[in-house]
Amino acid sequence: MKIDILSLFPDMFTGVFQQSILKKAAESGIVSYQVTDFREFADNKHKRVDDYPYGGGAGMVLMPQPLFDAVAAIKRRSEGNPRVLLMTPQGERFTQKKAEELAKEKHLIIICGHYEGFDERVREHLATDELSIGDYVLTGGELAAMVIVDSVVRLLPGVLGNEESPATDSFSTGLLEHPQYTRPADFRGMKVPDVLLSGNHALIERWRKKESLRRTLERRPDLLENYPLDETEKALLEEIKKETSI
Ligand code: JEB
Repeated sequence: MKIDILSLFPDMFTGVFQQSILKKAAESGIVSYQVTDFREFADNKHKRVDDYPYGGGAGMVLMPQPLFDAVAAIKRRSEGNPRVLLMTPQGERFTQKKAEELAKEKHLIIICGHYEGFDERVREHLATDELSIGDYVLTGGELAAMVIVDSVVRLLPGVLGNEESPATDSFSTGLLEHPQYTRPADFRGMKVPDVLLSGNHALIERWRKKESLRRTLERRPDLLENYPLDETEKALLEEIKKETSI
């Protein structure tokens, strides 16, 4: 996958792409990142990329020209027909489902604004997707773009080892993960549940499923509404509800 990012603050991305899993994915050729400062595409001699809003009012608006020309230059080099993602607080909420959908693409272009909003023609005629990472306000789209890149790249085949398969992630299974413990079995009087030391794998699996269900019920009951419970899971949930009503 090729990922192009358009930003007025390209330095914000250097650390993120030079660390850990995102870096290894690039080194192994699974993905390549390119960050472009779209100010380079401003066709006026002052390299301005924003202007006052028509109709007046506070704040500035990003002009369409630098972004349209930057996207056109990237598309000319592209082999496919890349999706153009616009980061905006008004966008569709980004979810694991959207990450899975984007992970199938060969080329993504991500547009990050900063301080100001975009000229509406960028939304209407340049972006294929408008995305928001959540209901809180950021100063720009850069951090949101990093979140999207991180969640999409880890889904690309070969990026994660088998141990950390994306198929077992909470938002893929639909349940929150069960509690985990490592050595020691007794840490300053805080003990690991006996069942995990029993060696009885059927019992351990049952305990894990039950604790996953308990966590999801307590913390994210909204996730259970769309989760297809099988008979075993229904029985475990009944047990949990009986325990908590005591
Ligand atoms: C994304 C952005 C700004 C109103 C207030 C602030 C470009 N979940 C999210 N919150 N905020 C953003 C986002 C995402 N994705 C976000 C792009 C820009 C915020 N701002 C600042 C714009 N309008 C500028």
